[in-house]
Amino acid sequence: MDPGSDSKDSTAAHQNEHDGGAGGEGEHGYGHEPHSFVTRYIWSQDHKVIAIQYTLTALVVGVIGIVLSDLMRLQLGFPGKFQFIDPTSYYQYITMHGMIMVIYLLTAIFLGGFGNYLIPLMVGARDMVFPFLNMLSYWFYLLAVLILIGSFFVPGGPTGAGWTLYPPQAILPGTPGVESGIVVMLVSLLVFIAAATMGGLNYVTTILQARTRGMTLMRMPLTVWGIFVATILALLAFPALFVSGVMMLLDRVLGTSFFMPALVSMGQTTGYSGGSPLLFQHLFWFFGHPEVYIVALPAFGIISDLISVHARKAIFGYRMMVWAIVVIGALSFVVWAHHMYVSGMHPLFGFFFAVTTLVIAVPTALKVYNWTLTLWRGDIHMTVPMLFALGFISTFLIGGLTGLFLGNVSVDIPLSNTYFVVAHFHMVMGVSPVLAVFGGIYHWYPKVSGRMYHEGLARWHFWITFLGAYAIFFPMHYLGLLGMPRRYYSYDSYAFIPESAHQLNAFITVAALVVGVAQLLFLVNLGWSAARGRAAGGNPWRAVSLEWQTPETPPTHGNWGPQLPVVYRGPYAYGRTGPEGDFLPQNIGPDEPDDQHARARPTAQAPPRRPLAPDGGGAS
Ligand code: HEM
Ligand SMILES: [Cu+2]
Repeated sequence: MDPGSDSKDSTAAHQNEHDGGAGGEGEHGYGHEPHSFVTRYIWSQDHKVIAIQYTLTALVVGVIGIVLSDLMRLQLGFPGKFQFIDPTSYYQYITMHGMIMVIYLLTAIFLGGFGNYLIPLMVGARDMVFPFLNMLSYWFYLLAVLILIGSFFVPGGPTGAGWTLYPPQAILPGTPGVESGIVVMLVSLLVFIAAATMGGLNYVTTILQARTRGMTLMRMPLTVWGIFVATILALLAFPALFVSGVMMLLDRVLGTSFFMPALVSMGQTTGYSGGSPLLFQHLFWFFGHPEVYIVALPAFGIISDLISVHARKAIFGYRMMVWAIVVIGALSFVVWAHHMYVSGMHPLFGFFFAVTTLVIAVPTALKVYNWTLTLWRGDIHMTVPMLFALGFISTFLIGGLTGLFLGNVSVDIPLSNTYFVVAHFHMVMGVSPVLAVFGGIYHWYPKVSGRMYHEGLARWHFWITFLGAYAIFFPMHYLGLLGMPRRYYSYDSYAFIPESAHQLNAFITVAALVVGVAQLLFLVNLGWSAARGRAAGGNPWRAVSLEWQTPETPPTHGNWGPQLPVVYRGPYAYGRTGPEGDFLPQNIGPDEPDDQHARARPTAQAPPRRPLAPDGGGAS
């Protein structure tokens, strides 16, 4: 297959070349599938199959992340009751949980899963422009995951350095996993970054080069915009983690001193001298903060699309929403040191980072307003994707508000490293993106599988997860204000922690166990409905954007049949009364859909339509 030949075409100006069979197997037409099971489902170069591979792998990894969090919660809620959770394993769980959730679940599922599935379908391409690289990206990701999980089986177990991996502690004796766990973790991260880079170059190039005719940048759904900008952030931010990973590996394995100062460890003078631990913190957070937005921007995009479709209204302020994504993405590179307020930085430096941090609140708040205004007087359908979208707005708002607290140096210093921080970041970058992932999966499930999910299971899943997340994380704000420090194995012997805090911790643990188990509802639903769900039809949500207009559902190899779709309007043409009801798909022309001259013809014979936002929500 060689859709790679498409890569030179810009916005499908050479449509006929596309039509000739690119995306299919060599000189065969598209529609001719890869021949064997192996090339079709294992070594597949089809973006849809790769997306499913990425998603399923990420979900499996996510289950491990949840199990680890529940193990930690068992210890925190019922200290000492579970003997096998000793301090060493607690630190290993915390590290693996944090890393798994942020990188191997969320980053992978948004870019590798949603990005892969949706970009070509939403911009009207037959596939990614570099399908072979795309396939390699998945296999590198899987390799990174296997290496990561392998660290449970090496001598000494996984690293317990915390997901931030700060040196010198990360590579000095006394930290769990210092024998080999830390090395395995760093190697896994390097492989992951290679995978993310191969995927990322593909997503960016496909969006810039393979859009179909009429699909201008300002007609792309916000999901594509979110993933697009997030991918650019990833391509710029991951190198900082890559170099710091390599440098730390050298420090650990060859005894260099990039990050290691001269120090005495366990009574022994180490061979290190002259390195800077703070340099690592800068590099880590130069990656780490944009990472938050690598996860958040795709979530923003997905939520915008879910709200628009299920409230049957054009997204309010499409252009503003696009620019907010771009501005947030750019600003996310100049706020990193707000994670280092307690590192002893110069006050002016702290002031600078506090200001930039608070400035990000402006475009972010604008997005929340625009979602609200989109919902305002909309024809709101309380479908499962809509429930998750509303859940997202609520948890994101709470997490964003506590972020405003923590952005201020003087407020952050006493709260730093308390459960207030744990509550804040779980709300804003744990719970919120996960709700967006669930909402997105339910929303696109009918397209991916051709079948509808089980409504009852999905609703139970939503309510338990949403209310459960509040039960888990809301009380943590209070625990943080009490002064309960984060990353402690046990709080038994601290006089300042009242008895009520222990009861609260037990309550949180029960909620965490319930939420953990409830995810089975989701997994069972995915599996059961793929076999037994009722047939969904091609466009069950009566949605405008291109992925719902494929000639077949699930879309077959090459996505579009003989003709690529031609785009006539933005992705949010809802509320219009016309032949299609209250929506007008992007590819239905004013006249004949695939007639090049359609735009020039008078449209007198078209039935009268109630005007809506110019050009269907998107700009032309
Ligand atoms: C059921 C859901 C979850 C539960 C019950 C949970 C629980 C926990 C617990 C108990 C800790 C350790 C806190 C401490 O002792 O300081 C923790 C840390 C952490 N969690 Fe979660 N978590 C959940 C979901 C998530 C998700 C979805 C993310 C994705 C971003 C995430 C990211 C993190 C990170 C980054 C840390 C910090 C690790 C460290 O301090 O090195 N968690 N979580
Ligand atoms: Cu940050």
